[in-house]
Amino acid sequence: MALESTPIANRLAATFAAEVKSPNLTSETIRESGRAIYETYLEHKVLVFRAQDITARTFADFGTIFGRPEEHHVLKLRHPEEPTLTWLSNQNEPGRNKEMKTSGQGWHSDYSYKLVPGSATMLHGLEIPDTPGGDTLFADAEAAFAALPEERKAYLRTLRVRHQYRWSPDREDPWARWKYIGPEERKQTPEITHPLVRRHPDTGRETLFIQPRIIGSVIGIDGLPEDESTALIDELIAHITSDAFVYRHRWSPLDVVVWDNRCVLHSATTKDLDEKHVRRLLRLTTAGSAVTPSLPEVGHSRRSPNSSD
Ligand SMILES: O=C(O)CCC(=O)C(=O)O
Ligand SMILES: [Fe+2]
Repeated sequence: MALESTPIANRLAATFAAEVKSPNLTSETIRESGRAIYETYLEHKVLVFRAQDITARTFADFGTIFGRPEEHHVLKLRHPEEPTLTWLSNQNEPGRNKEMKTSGQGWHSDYSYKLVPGSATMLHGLEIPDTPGGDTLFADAEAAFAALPEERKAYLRTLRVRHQYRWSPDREDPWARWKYIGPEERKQTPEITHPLVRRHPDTGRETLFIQPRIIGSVIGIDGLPEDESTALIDELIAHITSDAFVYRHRWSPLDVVVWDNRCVLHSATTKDLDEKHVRRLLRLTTAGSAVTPSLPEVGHSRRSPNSSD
């Protein structure tokens, strides 16, 4: 039977995030309700499907609703059978760096340091401990922008932000990604400049596209003196991540959660969970769409000619 009806979704936070009560995820509903699920995702930005006892194959199929699933370049993160899936774990896994146990801690939007950043990210909670900790936090950067005074919005629309995967104000900081990669990989992580206010390719709505400096690998606001740039970034992050715009997801086993990196920031909190409690999730991301500036004169994302190293 055709199921092209609108999914039933209940709002979880003030401005965004919804739990989808129906349909359950099966090959059939993914095929028949995929478009309707995508529309619901555009409306709520984060979708939660509870208790989805699905195979890795079905989860990989689910990913195709949200764009083209991307194969991860780090082979040791990949799922053994499904090339578009990786898995997250807070345990010491063979061949993995210690830092990977808590990856994603700190506010960010996935792959913002790329010329074309990530689109959707989704997780399936395979092993979730029956204890507090290990929540995922989400912040609605679109609602945060909409809530600003008009004059402030007009100024922010004119700015650009410098991003670079390996940049850090302190290279020796244990979180500095500089330390994760070798000389060849460093050459492949050029500085990228994105507009600070971007327009969503599907909804046309404007969003603040900014992250904290260390975790998000943001060098600063293009053309501003460092102190002014840092003060502005800190102010914007504090605003976006204030309680009014945050949803905290407490995981239950077999939850599926999908979010839109084009308008939402997120943060893992795995460091709050004792390692004796096992947390393992499957992960899939879809290829992004180019960052569209709110004002055309600000220009699209580009590789910076003065790449710092
Ligand atoms: O483990 C989590 O809660 C989120 C990790 C993360 O940032 C991601 O999967 O992109
Ligand atoms: Fe992430």
